Amino acid sequence: MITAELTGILAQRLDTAQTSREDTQSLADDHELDIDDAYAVQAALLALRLARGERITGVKLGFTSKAKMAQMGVSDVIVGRLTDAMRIADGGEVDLSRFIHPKVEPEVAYRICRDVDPADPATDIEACVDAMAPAVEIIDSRYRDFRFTYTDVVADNTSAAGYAIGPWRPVESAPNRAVRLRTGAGEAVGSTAAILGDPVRALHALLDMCRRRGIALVAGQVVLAGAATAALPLVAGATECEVAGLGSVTVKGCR
Ligand code: OOG
Ligand code: MG
Repeated sequence: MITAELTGILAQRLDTAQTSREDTQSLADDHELDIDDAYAVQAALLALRLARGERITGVKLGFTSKAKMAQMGVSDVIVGRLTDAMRIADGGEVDLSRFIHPKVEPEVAYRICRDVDPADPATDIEACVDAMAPAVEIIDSRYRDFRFTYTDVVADNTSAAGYAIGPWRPVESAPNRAVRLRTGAGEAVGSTAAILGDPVRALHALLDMCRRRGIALVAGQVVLAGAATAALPLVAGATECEVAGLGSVTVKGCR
């Protein structure tokens, strides 16, 4: 276990990398962090954002699909936090100079309609969501060349950097919806079934993570279930994610 002092130093290092858009080397190069240490650094990093006036708007899961696990070499589900500073309106512009080396992922979002106390063993997580939507997540690892270990990426708030959510619809069970991500530089196609077999399973994985990490969910927050395909570079111009039966969401990259 690392000390509270080192936890704060590492959080500051990642925060500076994000705010200055200058990458940093893997924490694992000179520190031995276990997964609890990594979540402690993530919490300290979030505290720095909240101290600047940001508000928590939701949570995100990572590595819920084999495509992402294979792309990044990490095979454990991870959880990170979203804040209002990361939110982009559907159709909105996103300034690419905010990021180091941004990538974009096609996702499905759920909306929390009831507070979730992670300590309550009776929680029915599916009853705590009332809507779903197509979403894009912008990830921007603060590590050099987007290369990291499992503990690195957890400490770095799971590369969270931005997100946009399309129109909300009532939750409808349909595990296998076609997904298409189109950017100015390429396209990725897949299915929501890539997300743990059915994105609704991401909610159960989330509840498990919330219990283990003491994360509370609040009505109105959003959940990103994890990418359905490998990520693509985020480039200038329109990026659109379309999910069959749910519609689409667009962001416009600008320089
Ligand atoms: C970590 C974040 C992964 C997802 O949807 O699987 C993630 C990364 O690849 O940088 O957000
Ligand atoms: Mg993601």
